[in-house]
Amino acid sequence: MAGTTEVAAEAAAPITPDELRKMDAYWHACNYLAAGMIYLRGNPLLLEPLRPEHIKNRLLGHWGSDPGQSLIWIHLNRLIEKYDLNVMYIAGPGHGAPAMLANCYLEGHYSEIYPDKSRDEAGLLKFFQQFSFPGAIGSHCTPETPGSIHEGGELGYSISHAYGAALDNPDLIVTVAVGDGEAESGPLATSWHSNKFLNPIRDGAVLPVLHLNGYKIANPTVLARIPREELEALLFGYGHKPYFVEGEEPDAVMACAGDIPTMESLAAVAILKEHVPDLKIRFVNVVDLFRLMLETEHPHGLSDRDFDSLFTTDKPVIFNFHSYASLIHQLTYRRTNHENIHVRVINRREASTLRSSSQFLIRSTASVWQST
Ligand SMILES: Cc1ncc(C[n+]2csc(CCOP(=O)(O)OP(=O)(O)O)c2C)c(N)n1
Repeated sequence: MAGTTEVAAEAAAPITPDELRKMDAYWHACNYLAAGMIYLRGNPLLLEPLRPEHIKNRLLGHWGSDPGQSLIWIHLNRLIEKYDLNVMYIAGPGHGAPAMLANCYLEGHYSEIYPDKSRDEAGLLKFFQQFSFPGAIGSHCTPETPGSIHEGGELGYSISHAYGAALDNPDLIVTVAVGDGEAESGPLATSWHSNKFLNPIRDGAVLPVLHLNGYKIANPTVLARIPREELEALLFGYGHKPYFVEGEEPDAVMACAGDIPTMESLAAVAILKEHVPDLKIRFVNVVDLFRLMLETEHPHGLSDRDFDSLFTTDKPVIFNFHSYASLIHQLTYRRTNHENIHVRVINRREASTLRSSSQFLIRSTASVWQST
C-alpha cells in the first residue's frame, strides 16, 4: 500500500487529458440515458428522425440534478478505483433517479440483474420504456434498483442518513448529494451540524455535496441566490470547509429560438467543435422568448443573475432567430451583456440548406470573434 506522502502527491496530480476525455464521454452517455428515460418510448438510439410517437405521452422524472449527480458518481468511481475506497452514495435528490439508473446500466449491473434490459438497442428501449411507468419502476430509485438499500421520497433527511451510515463504520466514506431545494427544508438545514457527533477514530467520514442548480424543480432556491461569501460563511459556521466546483465560462454563446434555428445552430456548434476544438461554445436554446425579459416584468422572466449565468456578462452571443432581430434586442436591451448580443436573421438565400445556414452562423461567429 502507498504511504501517506505518495498518496498526497498522487492526489495533488492533475487528472490526465485521457482520463478527462473518458470521463467526459461517459458523463455524456449518462446524460443521454437520463434524457432518454424521461422522454423516449421509441427510437432509443435516435437512429431515425424523431417522430411524435417516439416521445412519451406523459413526461415524469426530474432532469434537474441528473447531470450533477452523474458527475459526482463518475468522480467517486475514479477515486474508488484509484485508492480502493469504501464509499456509499446517498442521493438527496432521489427524484434524479435517471442519473443513478444510467450509471447502473452503463456499469453493467442493470443488465446483469435484469437480462431483458440488455446493453443493446432492444434492451435500451425496454430500459427507457419502463422508467416511471405503472407496473414497472418509479421515478425515484425504487427498491428494485440494483445496489440501492433505501428509497426516500420525503426531502430533508439525506445528511442525517449519511451520518447515521458513517457512525461505527471507520472505513466508510459517505458522499451525500444535497439538492438546494432539499437544503431549504427544516431537517436538512439543521443536519449540517451532525459533524459534531462524529468521532474520527471510531466513525467514518461524510462528504456532503450541495448541488446548487438554482431551482427546486422550477422555483428559485435561496442558497443559490445569496452571495458566494454568505454561503461560504454559513457552511463554515456549520463546521464545514466548502470547496466550490463550477464550469468554465465559454468563449462565445450560440443561442437560438425556434425549431429550424435550433437545428441550424446545433449543426454550427457541431462543425465548430470538430474544426476549432479549443473554442468553448455554450449552446442556449430559448424555448420561451419571455424568459429573456426581466423577472419583474413577466412571470417567466429571468433575474439578471440567471440571465448573466447563461449569456455571460461579456462574451459574444450569436443569436439565431428567423424573425425580427429588433424583437430580441427589445427583450434584452437592459441586460448586462446586451451590446455583445448579435442577432443573426438567416434570409431565404442563406437558409437554402442546413449546411448553408450553419456556415452562415459560423461566418458570423468568426466575424464577431475577430472584432472582440
Ligand atoms: C418534504 C418534501 N416536500 C416536498 C417534496 C416535493 N418535491 C419533490 S422534488 C422537490 C424539489 C427538490 O429540489 P432540489 O432538491 O433542488 O432538486 P432539483 O429540483 O434540483 O432536482 C420537491 C419540492 C418532497 N418530496 N418532500
